[in-house]
Amino acid sequence: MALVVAVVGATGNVGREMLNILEERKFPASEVIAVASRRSQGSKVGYGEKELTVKALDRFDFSTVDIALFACGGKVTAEFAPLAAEAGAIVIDNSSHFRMHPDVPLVVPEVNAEAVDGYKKKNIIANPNCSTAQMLVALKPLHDAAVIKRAVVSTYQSVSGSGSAAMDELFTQTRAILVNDPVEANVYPKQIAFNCIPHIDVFMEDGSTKEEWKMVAETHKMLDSAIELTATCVRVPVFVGHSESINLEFEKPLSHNEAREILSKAPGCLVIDRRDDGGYITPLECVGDFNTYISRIRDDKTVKHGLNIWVVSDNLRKGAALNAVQIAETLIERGHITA
Ligand code: 2RA
Repeated sequence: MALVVAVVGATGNVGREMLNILEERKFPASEVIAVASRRSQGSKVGYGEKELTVKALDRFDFSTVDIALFACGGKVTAEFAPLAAEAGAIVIDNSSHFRMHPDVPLVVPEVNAEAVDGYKKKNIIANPNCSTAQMLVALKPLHDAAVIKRAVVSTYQSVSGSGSAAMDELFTQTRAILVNDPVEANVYPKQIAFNCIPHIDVFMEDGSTKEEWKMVAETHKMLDSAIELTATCVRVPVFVGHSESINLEFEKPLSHNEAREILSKAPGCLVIDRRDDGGYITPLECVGDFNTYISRIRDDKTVKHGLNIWVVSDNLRKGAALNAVQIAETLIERGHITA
């Protein structure tokens, strides 16, 4: 039986990428349904060569759906994802709402594919935060080889992580500055054009941001709670593609050559690492790609078993839409659903 798949939030950045990736990967769907808010009802979204007519979420019957990929904000997800799950659809949710729920598996297939087996408790599986997903694709093989004791991560996150309005803001603000239009350039609370903003999501009690907390908490849930991880998450004037500078300290020796060898064979990873001009990946080059790229692999001699790496990935793909589709593929691979 081929599968009926609903993409909920189909008109947003991530929803549109989910539709693209379902088609690119030839996911075995007999029908793909685009669902969004009432105001988008009747509009069209692309699905390969086809166009889908958007259906209204508040009127949608999930009982006919096998898999519902949710790409909505937390509030909408909190209301509708449980309804979809109770109606029989397996929900794969990209919001942060269920990620830390004890009965909801949080999954990056290259890291903890077996965790999908626990989906039956709530019929919901959570996608991790985009910056966590790409990081763990790179860290998992290194952790298996030499046990990560401590990780220090600095992220350089593109504006698409906070939605299409933020992309428009970067474009219009940059243009306003270049054409010397102070009125347009100054309408935004914080200038992102030609700037970096060390603040993503809300501030926590301890002075970190919730984005930084997510990277720690989600790493502990998916990989190993013993890893001491600290993160600084920064918004940068890039449209798509998150970059991360990661410093690692291992329990066991691991040279940069051994690390490069391991990463070059690891699932989802593509190593581009030459010590010359252009011998590394930049966010512009990862857009539209499935890979998590790793560059600048080098020893950190300041500690006993240290390593530095540079990790780049399309945050709308591996960071969200691709990972969600891969979770659906994993459900098939592990025999939970039959295509
Ligand atoms: C961001 N990771 O980049 C957050 C949510 N996608 O804004």
